[in-house]
Amino acid sequence: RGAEALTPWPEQGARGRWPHAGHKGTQGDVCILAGAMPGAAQLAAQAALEAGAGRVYVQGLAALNAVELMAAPAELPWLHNVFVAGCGWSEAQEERLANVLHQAKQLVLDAGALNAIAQSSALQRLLAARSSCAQETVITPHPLEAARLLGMDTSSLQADRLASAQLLADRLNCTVILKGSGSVVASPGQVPSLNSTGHAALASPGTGDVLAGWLAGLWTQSKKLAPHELAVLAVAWHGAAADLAPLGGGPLIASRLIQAMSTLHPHRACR
Ligand code: NPW
Ligand code: AMP
Ligand code: MG
Repeated sequence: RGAEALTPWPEQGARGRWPHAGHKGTQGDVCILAGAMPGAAQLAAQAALEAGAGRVYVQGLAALNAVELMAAPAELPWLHNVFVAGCGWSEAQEERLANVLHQAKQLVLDAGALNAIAQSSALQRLLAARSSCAQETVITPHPLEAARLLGMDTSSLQADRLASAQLLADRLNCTVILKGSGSVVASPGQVPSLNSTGHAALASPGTGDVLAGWLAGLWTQSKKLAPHELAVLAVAWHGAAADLAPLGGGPLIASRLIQAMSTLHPHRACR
């Protein structure tokens, strides 16, 4: 579907995005902040690895499910990581989230973090103020999470998805991926974009957590791209992986979606 045309590394040509003397320190790092449901953070972390992040740290899990992952250090390295907050957060974590909104330079917010923001005008103000401190944010709500953030019901929100996503982006002053059939990417001052990849078998548990980690993994390697372009790319590739994944009539299990992502990368095609 042409997602490869959206590569954020065009200047590096046919051999992919790794500079000749590159190493894991030049690829960029991701830090996933886990909550009460470990599976969501693990899916996000594995997707970030698959996207090609140099190092993927996880904070808050007793055990890591992949040998490539690392427990985050006690002092989080705020400057050099893209952070992901909210996947698998089912408990209120207002203080933790306020700290993340203050500290993280580049931040993906999903699920439980969005529900906490929906309930707190103080957190909404913190989020909206981030861009004036050169801090960038992409939020990834599904329709119910977006409706909670806008204080409206899901069917009114779904009736005009482009307008709803734009309203949310303008209100919270950040890039929004409004997920669902035809995901919409909206940012303040930009023309919203409608994604055409993917299909309804993506409606399975954890595919949204995969998107959050995948987006962070791409973002950390491609600091030149604005969050809006990055979000368009990440959503297109997430859907393209679904289009490539073997289905056999069943659902698209989230871990199989991550496996399908491994077939997408330009560097793999060039080896
Ligand atoms: P309904 O039923 O239509 O009223 P919730 P969650 C709606 C974690 N996970 N179009 C729909 O509402 C997440 O990270 C952990 C229209 C649906 O019932 C979160 O932290 C996993 N409506 C936490 O669980 C794997 C749509 O939203 C409701 C829609 C809760 O997240 C699973 C669900 O929203 C999960 O990711 C659409 N496209 N999509 C793990 N392995 O650890 C959703 N809705 O109640 O906020 O719950 O999304 O499951
Ligand atoms: P979440 O609800 O957070 O688990 O995210 C679900 C993921 O699946 C998002 O990336 C959605 O855009 C995608 N998705 C869900 N339903 C559909 C659908 N009917 N068509 C295409 N993508 C979908
Ligand atoms: Mg979700």
